[in-house]
Amino acid sequence: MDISRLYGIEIFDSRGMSTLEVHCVTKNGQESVASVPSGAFAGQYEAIPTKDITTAIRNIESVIAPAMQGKSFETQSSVDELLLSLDGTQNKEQLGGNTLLGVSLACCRALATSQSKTLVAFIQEAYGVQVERQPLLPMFNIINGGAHADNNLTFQEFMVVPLRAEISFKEKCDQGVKIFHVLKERLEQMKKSTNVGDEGGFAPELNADEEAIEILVEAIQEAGYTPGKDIGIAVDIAANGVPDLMIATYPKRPLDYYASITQNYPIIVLEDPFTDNNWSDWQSLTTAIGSKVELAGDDLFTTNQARLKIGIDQKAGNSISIKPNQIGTVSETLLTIKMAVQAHFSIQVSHRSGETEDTFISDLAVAVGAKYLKAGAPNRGERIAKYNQVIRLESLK
Ligand code: 2PG
Ligand code: MG
Repeated sequence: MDISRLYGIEIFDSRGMSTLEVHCVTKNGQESVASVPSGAFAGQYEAIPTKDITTAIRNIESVIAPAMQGKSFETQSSVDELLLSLDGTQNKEQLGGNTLLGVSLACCRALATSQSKTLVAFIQEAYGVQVERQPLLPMFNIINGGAHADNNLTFQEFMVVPLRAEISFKEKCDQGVKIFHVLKERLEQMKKSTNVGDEGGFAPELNADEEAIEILVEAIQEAGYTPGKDIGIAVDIAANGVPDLMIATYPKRPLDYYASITQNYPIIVLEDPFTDNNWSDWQSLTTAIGSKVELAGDDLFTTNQARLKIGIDQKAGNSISIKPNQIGTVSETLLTIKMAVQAHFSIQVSHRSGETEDTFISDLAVAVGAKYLKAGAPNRGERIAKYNQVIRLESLK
């Protein structure tokens, strides 16, 4: 792939905030485009984005484009190694994690096109591991709380996860949509708000976080499915955003609370049950319930190999949330996935709460054979775009 022009422009994300879109034009005139999402509360170990998008655009123009234009690249790692050396910092603060990711993603698409490969096939090759096909499970975040909504729920995400291995991804989406609509009717009957939060899920005022889980169980049943068998539940506590976890789980201690809710409800995944520095509670919870529940580190690991290594060594967590913008390049994302798979962690490829219509994560999830794709409710264009892309990929097979 010979790059003739590389440039960034400022576009909007789903919250109306400015974000970066990168264009990579190759010598044959092909133009590949990618854009960058962002979180509500970025974890403290995430790659640091530029303070504004103008700076990211300028960094591409003055540093990255001069180093890449007129040059030829054949692999994703050659692109990303150059980006990392131009930045030269651990946390990407020099050029910005957002800047590097935009370029890395656009170049990934450009490389695939120049080699006449699908994006999935190209990512698979860059990943370099024979992928065991397993059905990709969508995680639909249909009740929003925490930093993603203006309601009184402390926990951030209450998700339903269609589990049946024998049905297609499209059929799983049909189930998610049905439960979403049943939930809406139910909330209306309860005279609760059906306004939605950042990720398209409803954001009602409820008596407690546990009530949200109960309502999900009822909606699953009302839609005609068996909780735990057809549909599982996943909860992202997002503990870094919880003002006081002891109060949120009162009168139980957090660890006992998690043990009891995973006992009482068909919860298959708990994400970020503790803050990103609390390795000891992560470890205790993993010892206590890790054999039956997936404990996913999002802010804990930030898609970062060094952070994941600590978790593996300390047996803290058994599942990882993968978000390319937490680490900043496609190659590093793939290395983190590889490390997680080797340690038998489950892989959840995830969107951010501030998203664009870019669907790279859908191709990524399929390419690496991830267990889950977490992309919000089956509602709002930027969320639906991710699910639709997997449906498209599935229809190609
Ligand atoms: C999360 C994400 C995505 P945010 O915590 O898992 O749902 O939220 O992008 O706001 O960090
Ligand atoms: Mg999370």
